[in-house]
This record gives sequence, C-alpha cells and structure tokens, in this order.
Amino acid sequence: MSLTDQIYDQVLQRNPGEKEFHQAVKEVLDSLAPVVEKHPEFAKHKVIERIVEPERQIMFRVPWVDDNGGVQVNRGFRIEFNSALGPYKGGLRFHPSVYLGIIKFLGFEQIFKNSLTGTPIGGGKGGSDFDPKGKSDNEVMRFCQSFMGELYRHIGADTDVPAGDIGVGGREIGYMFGQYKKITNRFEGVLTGKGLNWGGSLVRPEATGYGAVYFAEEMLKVRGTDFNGKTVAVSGSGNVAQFATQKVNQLGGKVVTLSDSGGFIYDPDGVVGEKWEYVMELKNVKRGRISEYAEKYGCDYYPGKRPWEIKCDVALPSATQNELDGNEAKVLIDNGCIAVSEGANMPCTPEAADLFVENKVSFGPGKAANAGGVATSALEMSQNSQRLAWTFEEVDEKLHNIMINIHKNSRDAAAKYGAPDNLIVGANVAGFLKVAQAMIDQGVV
Ligand code: NDP
Ligand code: 2IT
Repeated sequence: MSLTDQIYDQVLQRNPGEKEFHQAVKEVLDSLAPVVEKHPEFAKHKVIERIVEPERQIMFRVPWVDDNGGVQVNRGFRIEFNSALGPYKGGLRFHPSVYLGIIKFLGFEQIFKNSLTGTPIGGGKGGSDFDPKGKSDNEVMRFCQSFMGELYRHIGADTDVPAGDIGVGGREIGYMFGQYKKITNRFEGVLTGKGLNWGGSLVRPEATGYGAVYFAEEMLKVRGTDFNGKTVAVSGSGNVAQFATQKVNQLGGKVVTLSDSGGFIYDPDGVVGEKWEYVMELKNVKRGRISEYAEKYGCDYYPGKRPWEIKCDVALPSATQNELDGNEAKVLIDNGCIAVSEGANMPCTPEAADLFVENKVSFGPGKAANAGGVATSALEMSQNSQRLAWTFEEVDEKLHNIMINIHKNSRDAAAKYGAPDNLIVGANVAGFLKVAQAMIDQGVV
C-alpha cells in the first residue's frame, strides 16, 4: 500500500462520518503520490500526516432569541487548519447542512487554494448550522452577535480572518464586524468582505464569480477560443453565480440557466441587462426564489432539477458541493460542453471530475478556479494594513493576473508531475508544494 493510501486510511479511521472531508482529502492525496516519490523529505518530516490534521478545531454553542421571544440554539465552528503561509483565512458558511465534516472539507481545500493565490494566507473555515432563510434582519443580527460573542476570542487581523460563504454576505459581515469592534474595542481588518465605507475592498463582491470566468477564459485560450458567442450554464443564483453571469455577459457569452435549492430557470435569450439587475434585486434585497424570474420573464422553470441537461459550451457550477454527478457529466459531454470551471467548492463529484478529464473537457477544479474570492480578500487585508483603498481597475487587474498565474502554475505542475492538462493534479501539487516546504522550514509544530 502506498504512503498516501495509508494516510487516507488513517484519515477515515480518525474522522468517522465526515464524508465530505474524506472526499476532499482523497482527491488531494491521489494527486500527491508522485510528489511524495520525488521528494522523500515530505515523508521524513511527516508533512502529509500533519497537513490532514487541523491545527485547531473550535466548536461552540450559539444561543439567540427569535422574534417571538423563543430561545434558539445553534452550533458554531471554526477550523484553523494550517498557518504555514500566513494567518488562517477562509469564509463562514451559515446553512442547515453545516456540520464538522463540511467545515473540515472546506478548510482543507482552503489550504491549497490560498497557497495557489500567491498571497500570504493560511487556511481556515467556519460557520454554523443556522439557516438564514425566512429569518428577519433582526434575527440574523442577533444570531451574528451571539456567534461573534464567542468567535472574537479566536480571531484577529494577524491571527485568523474570516469572510463570507454560503448564507454569509455583506449583511452578516456587517453585523459580525460591529460586534467584534464592540467587544474588543479594535477597528481592524479582522473580517473581509466589509462594506466599502468601512474598510472593504472594491471588487471583493465580484471577485469569486469574475475569477471563475477569468480562469475559464484561460482554459478556453489553451483551446484557441474565448467566451464570445458561447452558451453558458450557471448553477446557483447567489454571490458567485451573480457575478460569474455578469462577467460572461461582458465577455460576449450568454448565460442561459440559474438555479437555487428549489430548481432552475432556462432562459434561452440569456440572463442579461435588466434581467440580470432583476436577479440582483430578487436575491440580495427581496431574498426571493429563482422561480419568480421564470414567472416575470415567461421562461421555463424546472422545479427540483439541476441545470446540467441544458445544452451548453461552458458550465459554471456555482451553488454547492456535489451538485453535478457522473450522469450529469455524461449529458454535458454528449451535448458538446468543452469547459467546466468550478465556481463552488467541490461541486463536481469525483466521478464527474474524472469523466471531464478523461473526455478532454477543460476542467478547472474549485481550489484553482474559485480562488479569486479569497485572493481579493487578501488584497483587502493589504489595503487595511496600509489604510488605503485601491481603485476598481487596480484591484480587478491584480485579480485577473492572479487567476492567470494560478492557471499557468497549475498547468506547469501537471506537466512536470506526469499528468499534462490535468488541472486537478496540477492545482493540488502546486498548492501543496509551497505549504509543505514552509512546514518543513518552520519545524515540527
Ligand atoms: P450564496 O449563499 O450567495 O448562494 C448560494 C447559492 O447556492 C444559492 O443560490 C443557493 O440556493 C444555492 N445552494 C446552496 N446550497 C444548496 C443546496 N444544498 N442545494 C441546492 N442549491 C444550493 O453563496 P455563494 O454564492 O457565496 O457560494 C456558492 C458556492 O461558492 C459555495 O460552494 C461556496 O463555498 C463557493 N465559494 C464562495 C466564495 C465567496 O467568495 N462567496 C469563494 C469561493 C467559493 P438557496 O438560496 O435556495 O439555498
Ligand atoms: O471558499 C472560499 O474561498 C471563500 N468562501 C472565500 C474566503 C475568503 O476568505 O474570502
């Protein structure tokens, strides 16, 4: 049995029931087998055994009072996974499905993603099983205040810097920032995704979606083509999906699907212009369902379904993990899809990802393709440290260059380690090498 298989077995035994974490670890370890062979120092220093074990795992009670005066109890998490390259960095997810296995999968991915960005940030992730859907603003505020009432003691601008993820956007970051400031009496860059008037960065809201499209653009360039005239299927209709759609429109492509947990809409004329503005208002202000788009614009809505049966050139899964399986991958391939860029974290099942690679569909794994969000968070941290704010163009150009570099470095690493064109292997290896070397440099800690 190879070393990486042995370590994977230990991970299964030590982390029972955490299936998303197992899935994320397996994908990385499978990519690392040739690296371990070439670099005996990684085995000697037990780098892989150490990297799969979080540096610190924090779980806490989050009690709060709802609008009827009832007491509610949720569970909060922060996994400080790896600080070899910088302060722990990664988002907070508020969703009823959240448990330790989800936060650990996301935190583990974040280590390699953050390394790929080339910015000085370690990996972490947190969240809660709180469901913001159907809650009033006041309930969300009270929950956020209670959550931060415990989290504040574990984080700091040079220690651990959370941000948004599913269910956490500008509103929640605001409430959490206010509470952190009140408790600590410090106005500092402890969270990213802040409002523009109080330390936020231009382009951070757009960054993940734009970045996933910039990454796809690089993959299309390798194939000698671009977004102009391409039909694009997007899933989700939250932060990542919204700005991926805007960037595809700017590059001359046409987004024909969006979804939420209720189903998907198919608009063959494209989600563009006033229709895109409508989605922004529907999801960010009204907090409604994507089915309302179909009612308003008279297009088809498919309840309970995912958009992958719709013919497209490019797919951007941008909702959640394991939302595109092997059967759906086959349909996309049969329909002539040439590129898949993961806006979400781990949206394609392992079977789907393997099918894309085998069938020469350009495939951008999440830890590379959606790294633009956290990269721009790192740019927000830099601006906070300098007490300066850069222009939209300046931040966008830096983001664009970071995405070009992630694509290039992943491609180069794939070729060097015997898997040309396989960006899964390339991203895992390129992300790992920097963290592994830093861990060796810093001793057994
Ligand atoms: P949002 O909360 O803004 O939007 C999430 C979208 O995905 C909604 O449309 C939501 O539908 C849908 N969704 C969530 N869970 C499910 C589910 N279990 N089944 C079906 N649909 C679901 O989150 P983001 O756009 O920020 O995040 C989307 C993905 O991108 C996540 O995987 C996240 O980890 C990843 N990501 C986000 C980054 C960021 O900067 N925000 C950075 C990098 C990655 P509904 O409203 O019905 O729940
Ligand atoms: O998955 C992710 O990279 C994020 N949710 C963004 C993390 C961040 O710190 O900006």
